[in-house]
Amino acid sequence: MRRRGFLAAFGAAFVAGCNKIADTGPGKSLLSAAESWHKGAHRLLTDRTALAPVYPRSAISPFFRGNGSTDPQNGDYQASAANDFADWRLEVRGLVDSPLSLTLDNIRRLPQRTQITRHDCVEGWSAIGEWTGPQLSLLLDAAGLREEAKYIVFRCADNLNGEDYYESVDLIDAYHPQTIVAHMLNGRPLPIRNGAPLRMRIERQLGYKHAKYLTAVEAVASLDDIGRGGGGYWEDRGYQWYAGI
Ligand SMILES: Nc1nc2c(c(=O)[nH]1)N[C@H]1C(S)=C(S)[C@@H](COP(=O)(O)O)O[C@H]1N2
Ligand SMILES: [Mo]
Repeated sequence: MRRRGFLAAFGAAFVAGCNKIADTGPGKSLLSAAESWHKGAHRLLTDRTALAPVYPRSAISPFFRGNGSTDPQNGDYQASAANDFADWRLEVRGLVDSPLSLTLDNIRRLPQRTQITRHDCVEGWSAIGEWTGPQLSLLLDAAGLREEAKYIVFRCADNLNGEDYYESVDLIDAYHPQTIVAHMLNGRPLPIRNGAPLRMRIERQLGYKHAKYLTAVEAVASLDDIGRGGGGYWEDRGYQWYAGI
């Protein structure tokens, strides 16, 4: 299997504070559980694994606007940006066997996926962009997701009105092939406006799910004790948690 080969090559290098090479066991069995569930021919679930439409290069929006935070002023973000994000780390933590702490270089060296997709914001605008980065599934498998994990929480560096932006998805979206940790937009490092240095792309979901300024990916069993318990910054303010498109 492709995942196994990838892990044999990269697993050891990414394990933070632990010598154990990530074991794919729990992650794999969760995935195959999800797969056989789909094979049960439930239409809704089948639809959830379908790919979002992709577009030709000619459809790329000349300007991909920014929304929400577009230039975080809080914490160390500005200092990190001034230093080209050399000290940025993406943690993979929570209900995993082997927590990871990845540099941007680690992330750039993983197998990459590039996709030209349309972003839809509930505020009533859309834009098409080409996003590049590793699939989230690679990181989750490398860390070894535990059986108890039900959601993946995305932690962000920005803070809006005193509350940290965050988001979450279930494992179907986390393992969707178009769910990537993007570090490039249209072939260049992400602009700060669009979430530098890392942002999620979760192509089957509305814009607010696509967490920018990503600092950690956290596997959890429940969303209750995070933020105000709604599963995301905007969900805590009344937006739907499941924002599938
Ligand atoms: N960390 C963080 N992520 C975020 C937001 C935000 O304010 N902070 N806004 C969300 C919303 S509502 C949208 S539509 C998209 C906007 O992405 P863009 O700025 O690249 O257009 O990011 C989403 N992710
Ligand atoms: Mo949005």
